Amino acid sequence: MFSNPVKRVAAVHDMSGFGRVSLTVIIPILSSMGVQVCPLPTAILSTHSQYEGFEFVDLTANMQPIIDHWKRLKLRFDAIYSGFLGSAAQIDIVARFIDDFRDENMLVVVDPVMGDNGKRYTSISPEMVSEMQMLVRKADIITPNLTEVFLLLNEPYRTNVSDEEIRQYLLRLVDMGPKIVAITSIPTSDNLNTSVIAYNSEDGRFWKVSCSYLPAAFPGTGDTFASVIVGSILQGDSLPIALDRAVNFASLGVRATFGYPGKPLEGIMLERILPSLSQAVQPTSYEILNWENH
Ligand code: PXL
Repeated sequence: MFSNPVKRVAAVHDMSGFGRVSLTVIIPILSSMGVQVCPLPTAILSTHSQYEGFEFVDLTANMQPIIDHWKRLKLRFDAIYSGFLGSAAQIDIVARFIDDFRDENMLVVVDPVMGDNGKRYTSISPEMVSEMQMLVRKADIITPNLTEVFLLLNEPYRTNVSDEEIRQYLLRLVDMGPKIVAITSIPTSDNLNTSVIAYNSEDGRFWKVSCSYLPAAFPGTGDTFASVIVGSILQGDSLPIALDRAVNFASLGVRATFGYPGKPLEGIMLERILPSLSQAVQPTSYEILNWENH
């Protein structure tokens, strides 16, 4: 089978008209990295769900017919990348989509978008959390934030987690099925830095990338991070380089936006920083952690 001359990703996410999250972030990032994005939209929203009174059109009933058309066209994807999902039924559809299209060279990235800062997003029900625990089994890579780690593990949210606890969470999450787990937004005890710590079960290595923390939460930063991971791995980068590029790009976005007075709900000013993605590997700061893998 010939591979696609331009790498192709099926991106299963919502389209939120205002507030830079999901497809409005993922498409420009992956396009800038030379990857073709084929959106499988899960819902259309007026804004993301953190604005009060958002309008919402659920596309659950349209998803399988779209997938069936893609099947008739015999499309092949280099990756399936899912994020925010609107209902438990959608999670099932994504699971079947992965099973139907999977071949040995296809990458599956599941960003288990369910909440932030210890809270589930308003549209995420407990039933959806159980379904997400099923979906992550099918992934090669998952990118939960700390809130999502605790939801996936059925444990109450905490922030003061030790390195040893992070190591245990990574091992438990890998036991659920994914080969690689990257936990984002891990605060350091002094709150000056925030880290991503990842484990690759295929070679037993743990990696850490840190950046300085600014006291602001911009929706869509997780989508930004995961999209750069997808683009970077598809370009052939190693895991630590992909993590490094993703952390540094998301951090650049936060810093480009942070100095403006207050509308963090609008997300990071991606338009200002997209050109930096056309550079491949830049100076890196990743660390390998000398942790036991059992
Ligand atoms: O990934 C963040 C995200 C995506 N989609 C919708 C959201 C959010 C976060 O608030 O509300 C609809």
